[in-house]
Amino acid sequence: MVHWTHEERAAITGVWGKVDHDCAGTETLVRLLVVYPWTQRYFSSFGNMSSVSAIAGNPKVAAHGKKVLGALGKAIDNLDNIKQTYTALSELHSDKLHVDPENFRLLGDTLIVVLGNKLGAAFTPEIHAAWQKFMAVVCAALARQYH
Ligand code: HEG
Repeated sequence: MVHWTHEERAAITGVWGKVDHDCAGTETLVRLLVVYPWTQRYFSSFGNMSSVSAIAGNPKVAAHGKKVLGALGKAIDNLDNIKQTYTALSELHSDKLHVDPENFRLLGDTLIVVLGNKLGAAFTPEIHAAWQKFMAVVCAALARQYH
């Protein structure tokens, strides 16, 4: 099982308590789709992604970004049980959505950029490290049911 120090737990829940999840989720997904445009292929049903402004103004992108952050909230509520928390979600991404798990890592790094932008100097190296670890655990849990 993953071990979390008090400081790591405080860093993860502290940031979560400070940022607007819906807003961070939308910004993260927009940024992912712009910076790594090949990730757009999984969202062919989402409509117009022809430019940065089209992506940023696409309501389906915003709704999905919120959904992803909502799922991260579940991991934060279950820091000692992330694997089991994500069993069904991992199966979905593997069997139904066929998302290459490398993309989870890209999303994690993108979220961390967004959090850094929002928090500025308050996003200290220690807090950054805790979030990097958290997202690595999330990515491993989401990749677990791939076969
Ligand atoms: Mg995934 C659906 C969470 C990364 C592509 N994703 C979902 C859903 C959740 C979720 C909660 C809805 C599941 C449902 O309807 O039951 N996604 C989630 C997390 C992370 C992640 C927590 C990473 C931290 N997803 C991710 C990445 C891609 C992707 C990197 C592709 C680049 N997700 C994806 C697609 C769907 C979901 C295509 C279905 C979207 C739809 O058709 O509405």
